[in-house]
Amino acid sequence: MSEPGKIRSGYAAIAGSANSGKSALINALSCRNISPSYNYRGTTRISISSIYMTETEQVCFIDTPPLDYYEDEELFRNSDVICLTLNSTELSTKLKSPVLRNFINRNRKTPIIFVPTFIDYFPAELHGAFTNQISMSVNYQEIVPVCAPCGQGVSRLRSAILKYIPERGKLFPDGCTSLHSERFLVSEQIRISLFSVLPAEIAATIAVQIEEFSIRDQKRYVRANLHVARHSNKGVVIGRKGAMLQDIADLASKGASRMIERPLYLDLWVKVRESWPENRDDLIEFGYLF
Ligand SMILES: Nc1nc2c(ncn2[C@@H]2O[C@H](COP(=O)(O)OP(=O)(O)OP(=O)(O)O)[C@@H](O)[C@H]2O)c(=O)[nH]1
Ligand SMILES: [Mg+2]
Repeated sequence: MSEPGKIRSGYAAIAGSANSGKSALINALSCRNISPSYNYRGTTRISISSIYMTETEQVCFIDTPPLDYYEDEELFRNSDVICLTLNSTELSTKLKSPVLRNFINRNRKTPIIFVPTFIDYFPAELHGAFTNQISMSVNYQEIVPVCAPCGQGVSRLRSAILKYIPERGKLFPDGCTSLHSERFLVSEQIRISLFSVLPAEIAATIAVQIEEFSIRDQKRYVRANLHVARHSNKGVVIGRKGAMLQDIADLASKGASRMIERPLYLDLWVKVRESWPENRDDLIEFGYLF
């Protein structure tokens, strides 16, 4: 419990291997569909924050790209607590993985909560076995098994996280939902809609580039290019008589208006940037390399 007048406020980073349920977890913990969560390795390309706020608590959850591909050491060092997701269907392999063991070693100074995910694959009586398995292999602050898409364990995890968030007064202004610009949040909503309607292998190789973000008559007007990595994908994204592109635009503008709590008009264009994921200059231009 917080002292009267004091509030807990801080940062909880979510780390883990590809497809271990990090994005599903940030969406469930912060009660907001902010980060694309799909069955594809490396869906999350850039860290994304989502702030959970009550009268007495503020937690800025940060979803991160898979540790197998990239680790923002400073982000984890500066967080109050780390939630490390481990797919419980491959727990023993993951606990031995050098990537995860090195991560745990490097972040000894930050409290780590171990979060076995996909626990809906197992009957409840087996969940205790995950705790035993983890506690025998690593030092840990707490272990909270979850299934983020079905909500199981999510409130328990939020309470566990709050124990490590200090009473330091408000870090975020009332009503603040993310540390990111509306521009970035809209581009992630476009990515969510791409994954919803296109095959994952096509959606994952589309770069969203916001060309214009302006305010007209109180409405946000957004013009965005969808850069496909192969010429042959352009027709798939546009669809018959533009039907697919229209579906993407409808879904994305609904999601984005909800996210930024403002009306929004979205104008999408499909362009080809052949093999952009393999080109360093393109990665820098699209904001995926610094
Ligand atoms: N059944 C089940 N599915 C889950 C669970 N957690 C996540 N998923 C699904 O697993 C897939 C991958 O989840 P993500 O949240 O995208 O995983 P991620 O760790 O963010 O993946 P990357 O961004 O690629 O590293 C999605 O289809 C989720 O809906 C879970 O606990 N149970
Ligand atoms: Mg993700």
